[in-house]
Amino acid sequence: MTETATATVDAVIVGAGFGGMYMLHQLREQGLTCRVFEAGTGVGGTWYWNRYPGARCDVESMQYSYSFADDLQQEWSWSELFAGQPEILQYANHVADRLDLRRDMRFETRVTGAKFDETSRRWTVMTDRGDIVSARFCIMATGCLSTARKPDFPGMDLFKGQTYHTGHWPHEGVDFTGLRVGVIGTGSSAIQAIPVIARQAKHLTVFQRTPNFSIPSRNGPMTPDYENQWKTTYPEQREKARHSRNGVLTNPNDFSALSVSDQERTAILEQRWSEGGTRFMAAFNDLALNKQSNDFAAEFVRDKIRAMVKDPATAELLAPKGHPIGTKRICVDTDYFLTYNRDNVTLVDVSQTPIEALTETGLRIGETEHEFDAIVFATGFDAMTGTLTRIDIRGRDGEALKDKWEAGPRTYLGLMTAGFPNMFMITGPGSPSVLSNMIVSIEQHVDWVAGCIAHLDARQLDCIEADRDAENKWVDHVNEVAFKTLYPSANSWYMGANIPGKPRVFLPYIGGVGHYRQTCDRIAAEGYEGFQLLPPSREAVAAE
Ligand code: NA7
Repeated sequence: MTETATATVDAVIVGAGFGGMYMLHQLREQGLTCRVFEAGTGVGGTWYWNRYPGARCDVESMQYSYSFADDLQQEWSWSELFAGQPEILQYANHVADRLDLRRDMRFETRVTGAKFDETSRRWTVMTDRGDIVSARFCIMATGCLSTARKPDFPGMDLFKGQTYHTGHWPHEGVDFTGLRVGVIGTGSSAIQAIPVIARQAKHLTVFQRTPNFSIPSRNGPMTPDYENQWKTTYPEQREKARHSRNGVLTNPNDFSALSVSDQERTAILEQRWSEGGTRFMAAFNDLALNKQSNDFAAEFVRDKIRAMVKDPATAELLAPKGHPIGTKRICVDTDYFLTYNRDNVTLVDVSQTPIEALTETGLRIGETEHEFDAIVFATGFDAMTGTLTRIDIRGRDGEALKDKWEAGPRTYLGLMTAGFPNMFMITGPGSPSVLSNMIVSIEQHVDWVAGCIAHLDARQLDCIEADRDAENKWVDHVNEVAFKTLYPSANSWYMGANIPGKPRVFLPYIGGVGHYRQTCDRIAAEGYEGFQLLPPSREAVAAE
């Protein structure tokens, strides 16, 4: 270690989103001293940064909250079936207050580097404010969608109007009243923002490269009956979610779309469509596996789009045809497709002729200039790995994480990566993460990490590290399972396809939340199979 530590703690936690908050709480309960670093001015992570108009969770409110403390889940009331961003952020702040989390958090502080010292077996964590903290454990709760990405169009700084990215929305909000607005992108964020911006703007032009499937949310106010139904059965429901396919209770049908008559299939899809939300994808058990089954569901949604959008040419542009439904993150919306029936909304297809450059007054596509007062980039994130590889993380022999992951992330269980002892990732690549209810997956990871640290401490062990062999097998398994599904056939951010030059590997683990939990639990119960657990080194003992 060359730097002199300005503080010494048991664990540094990077990020004060739902992962970092619960990790802090758990480790404190176990008597560890912790320091959380957070780039934002407050807690909430994803829900702190993504304040764009219409931002909303696509998991039902009653299922999108911590389950680790019954008083916490009983005392909080959601106002809508699907909570909007401001309410989720309020909830995060409520939890931070209740558990007195902020006293161990340092806000407006970005972690720039973390180095493992092989002699002391400690991490030195550095920040952009000059902190140098020595910690036994370094826990990356950095989020899966936390590095926003803007395309690097020529002329980005020429445009004289305002530009925004959905993932970095101004805290004071933006009033688009009377403005000519351009939105670039038609992913989840755009699909939520477009209907709201359209109601304000003088004119909205949407630039679409790839259309997306979206299901109406059927959002509405929470009713006391519905809330009580959940709250009185929370213990069973939460347990069921933990062992489910994706951490969300969707009432899945366990039969193939091919096993029923045409009429029955349509009736089931119709029923799911009218219920709304992502449970549409649970209409049959093979929509992610069988192209023929998937085609039925995809065509059903395309027909819905054709029925909703009045102009047939616009409807056809909005109807996704290039990827199976669900293989790019399925979107959940409120009035998205209907928005294209408004007189002040225009859809521009940029799939064949891309946006060429930003200009002083707007943007250019071929010979056509589009003039705007404001441009919104709804262009997504360097998902799952971008935030980690931008931190200068160095493990054994000074190996940089970004070099180790040059051809794609390599992890064991998405929890650790070989060569980086005592560094854990919360919902890292190779874990169910973005294919699941994030809070269910966060709780599972945090509980596993806390259990692992307790195990080490109870046996006076110093260090845990993933074996390369175990890691190789896990990476192979993650790929093997992914390639049994239709997912890799889409150019999605799950595959790293949205970032030029990013290796094409399937980033999350698609084996299912319940199955994954069992695997993690079994590995822990069998003495952390595939990990090396080390007693304190002679040097570390001598240094004490
Ligand atoms: P996404 O889902 O990555 O969407 C980004 C959108 O931006 C997508 O439609 C892209 O088209 C489009 N895009 C990106 N670059 C360009 C350029 N150069 N020209 C035109 N269009 C472009 O990000 P979101 O923020 O919407 O959602 C991320 C997740 O957050 C979401 O899945 C939820 O889990 C919450 P493309 O599809 O690449 O052709």
